[in-house]
Amino acid sequence: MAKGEIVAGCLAPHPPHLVYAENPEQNEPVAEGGWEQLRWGYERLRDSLKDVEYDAIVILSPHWQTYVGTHFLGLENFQSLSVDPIFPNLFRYHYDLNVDVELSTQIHNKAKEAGLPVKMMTNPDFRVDYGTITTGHMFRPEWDKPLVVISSNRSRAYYSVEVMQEMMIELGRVTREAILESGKKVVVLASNSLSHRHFTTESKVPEDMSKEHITSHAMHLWDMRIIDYMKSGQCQRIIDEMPEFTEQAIAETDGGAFTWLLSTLEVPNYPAILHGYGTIIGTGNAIVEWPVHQHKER
Ligand code: 2X7
Ligand code: FE2
Repeated sequence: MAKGEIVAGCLAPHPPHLVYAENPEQNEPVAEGGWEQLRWGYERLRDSLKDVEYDAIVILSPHWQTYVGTHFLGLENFQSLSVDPIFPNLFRYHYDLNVDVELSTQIHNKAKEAGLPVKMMTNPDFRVDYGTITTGHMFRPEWDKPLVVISSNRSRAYYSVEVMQEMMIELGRVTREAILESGKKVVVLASNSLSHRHFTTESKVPEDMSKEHITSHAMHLWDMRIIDYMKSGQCQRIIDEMPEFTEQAIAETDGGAFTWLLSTLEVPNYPAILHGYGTIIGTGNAIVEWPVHQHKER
């Protein structure tokens, strides 16, 4: 069997506002557009990967929060209505999502062998989180590739950013190993915002872009610093500064997705492609691609 491959890794944030503004048929609320900078960024990401072949998409979402171990979707299909608990006015999405259970189980088993607490989610009534659905939709609205969906163990909540990073670096390492052994071509996605300080009130028209900006200069400076490291191929510095970034920018990196992603890519030292940056209800969001297929995969 040919060796599997990670063909690309992406930072692919999930504010439900993006799906709302796109007006897909699966989402009930109707918008007059909005957040175009980021939606154009997703367009550029999709375009950049349109000629790259792959079999499956692996997503880690901070909104599937499992405080005991890391969980994996473990049934072939999940269908239901997903409603954002904070923005039910923007996101009521009817999803129908296929899972690559074989690959999911392979990553689960590798993680178990490495001593990480893990579990397959096999409850057919389980409601998939909106982070997974938004990233899944914005990355590939056709929903024609099977997903592997990995939960966020939230080890930062019980321990610290340092413990979270150790666990996510290990989970990233075994994710990569399982993919290489699977013989499949895969895209890996970290579904998270950067700085994550929200406004506490919503404007009357949520898509009124005259109200949209970063919550503070400090958050902007942190986002630009991390983006600069991604663009200049200095991902080890991101790992090194993750504790300060996560704490000072209240960053959504607390869920571990970004550290896991960098680990699956063996902490890239080549430049990432920034497809877009923008704020959503004050939070900072970057759409970034590491075009692994253009570099040598082992
Ligand atoms: O989940 C989110 C997020 N990460 C950022 C902004 C707004 C809403 O939801
Ligand atoms: Fe979020």
